[in-house]
Amino acid sequence: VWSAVPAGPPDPILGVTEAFKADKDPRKINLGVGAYRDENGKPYVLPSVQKAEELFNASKPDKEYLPITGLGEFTQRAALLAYGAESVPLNQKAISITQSISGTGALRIGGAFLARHYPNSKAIYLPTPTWGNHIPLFQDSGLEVRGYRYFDKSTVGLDFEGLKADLLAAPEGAIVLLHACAHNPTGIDPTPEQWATISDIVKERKLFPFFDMAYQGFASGSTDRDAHAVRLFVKEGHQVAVAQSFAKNMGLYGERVGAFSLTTASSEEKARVDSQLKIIIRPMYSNPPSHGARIANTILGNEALYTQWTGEVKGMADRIISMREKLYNLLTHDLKTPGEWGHIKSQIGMFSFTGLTAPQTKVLAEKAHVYMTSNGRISMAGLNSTNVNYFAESVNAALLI
Ligand code: PLP
Ligand code: TYF
Repeated sequence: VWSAVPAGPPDPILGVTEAFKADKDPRKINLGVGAYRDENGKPYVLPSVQKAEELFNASKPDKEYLPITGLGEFTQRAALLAYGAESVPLNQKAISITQSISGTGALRIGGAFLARHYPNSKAIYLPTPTWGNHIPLFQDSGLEVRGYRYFDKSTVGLDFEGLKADLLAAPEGAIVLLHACAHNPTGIDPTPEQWATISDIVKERKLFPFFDMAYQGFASGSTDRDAHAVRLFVKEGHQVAVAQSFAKNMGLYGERVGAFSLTTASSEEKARVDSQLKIIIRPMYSNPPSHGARIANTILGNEALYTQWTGEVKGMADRIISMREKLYNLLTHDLKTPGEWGHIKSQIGMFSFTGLTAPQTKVLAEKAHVYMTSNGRISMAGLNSTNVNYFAESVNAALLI
């Protein structure tokens, strides 16, 4: 039956992990996938997460199904984390929210909801470049994927003129996907002033803003600061969609904890939207898993644990920032590597878009056992004080070839 099924290509990001695993060299470094590693290069289970599990395990929770939209206490707390206590739609009970299979599942529910119910357009504009999975995800949701300019190769910065021109030229009513903070893969975010301009353009062109917030807290170390763009848009009167992930900021990767929300005009409108979210989710997977949502819910709902968690998020963000400093100093001052490396320090979040070319990344994998995606993106969290010197020397050597 399957004789006509063609072999597909490996995932560009997860394929890097496969190559890394097959490499037997003890010096090997995996800077491909965006997953946090501690100072010893090991996956990190947050102590607040361990404590939350102990707390709710003590009450011997059952294994019943959650409702279609997940654990209600958790989603209410997730909404508060994203929108903030001052949010008007939050206080009017006009935010429709559902638990999701992490950020990817949130984006997919959003894509499906917009494809079915958004009346104004099927076109969604994604930044160029964007997280690779956005493109097939929104195509498979039934939307028509288009791009807006985002990255300027010559300055290794934001192409703000291109971004403005492309959003101004977008057809009225089109959907625009915005990375709320810590843009993946470039690590370049708009400034608060630039966000205000983007908000004005979105209003002028009557675009629909869909925020992907996969890194709240991870960019700056503050969950409030990283929610700036979402909260600004809501304050400016936009109705928004938000996809939240707790993979990075709580280190809950494999637990698949997330939320998808839409702000609506009233609690009555919210109730109708809620009913349609359930109709989309029920035939996809019925209801989400409970364990991870209980962890996040316990942390968000317990003052002491919440404070501990925000400290741990800041600890992860700060370690990444210190690796940016270290790598910059090694390349610029110690090794005098050709090129300008200021972007390594100025970029935000999990990744640095190094400017290394595809052939250079190939040389780094083959000669130095250093793995990254072929677009030159490195996961900063894969660096630590043990391997950062070797990494910088390897980059230096690859550039001198
Ligand atoms: N969106 C962006 C921009 C991401 O970088 C990621 C993960 O790397 C996700 C969404 C979704 O991740 P998850 O489904 O693990 O929450
Ligand atoms: O490194 C990245 O950009 C992500 C990581 O289910 C990732 O692609 C890996 C698995 C997954 C979601 C995100």
